[in-house]
Amino acid sequence: MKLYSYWRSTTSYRVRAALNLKGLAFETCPVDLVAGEQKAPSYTALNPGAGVPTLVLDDGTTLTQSMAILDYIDATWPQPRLIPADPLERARVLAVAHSVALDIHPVNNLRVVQALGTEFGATPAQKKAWMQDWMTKGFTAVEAQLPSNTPFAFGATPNIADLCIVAQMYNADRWEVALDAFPNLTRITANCLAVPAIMAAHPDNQPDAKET
Ligand SMILES: N[C@@H](CCC(=O)N[C@@H](CS)C(=O)NCC(=O)O)C(=O)O
Repeated sequence: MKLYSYWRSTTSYRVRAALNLKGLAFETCPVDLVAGEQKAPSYTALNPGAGVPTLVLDDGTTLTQSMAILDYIDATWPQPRLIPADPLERARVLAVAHSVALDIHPVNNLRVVQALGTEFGATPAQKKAWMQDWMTKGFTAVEAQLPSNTPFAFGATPNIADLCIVAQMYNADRWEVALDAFPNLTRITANCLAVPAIMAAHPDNQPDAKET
């Protein structure tokens, strides 16, 4: 399999972590988002949304949208389970995963921050305030949905909610979001990073990682 990804991309981080947890080998194909490679016709032919990740299976089938890719991976290689089978448990886990993937990530995406500058003249400080504000609002909702007595989001092992959380918390750290009000998110992130398969998916451990 080939995973088109960018080292700092939180959507790529989710998928890398899932592939690693399942013990699946993949080749990383870097897409430099800062250089705009996601907009090149050769890439949008694979992923019309001009974003990463894109997973290309060994038979050439192309999958886009990180949450759909995670669903495919979990349905195809069920162990360890990332999306619970029980309908109620599944709904709770997906609610947290979607809070990150559908509420937080889209307003914090690179193209949005870039447009704040190019179309509305936002300064670097205003862009930072935007990122911090939306992440803080989103994390407040996520934190309230999490139990306080489990190592991971909903139990003893990481699931799709944990993968979304650990990736978004990387972005939060990058933008210096204050995390004092989020002990559940902080605990879950530390426990995720102690899992070698998740740590191997961390941005700093990717072949296209750059010094910052
Ligand atoms: N909903 C999509 C979002 C994909 C996406 O936009 N990913 C970001 C990186 S985390 C990206 O490629 N951004 C490029 C840009 O905004 O130009 C998914 O989950 O796969």
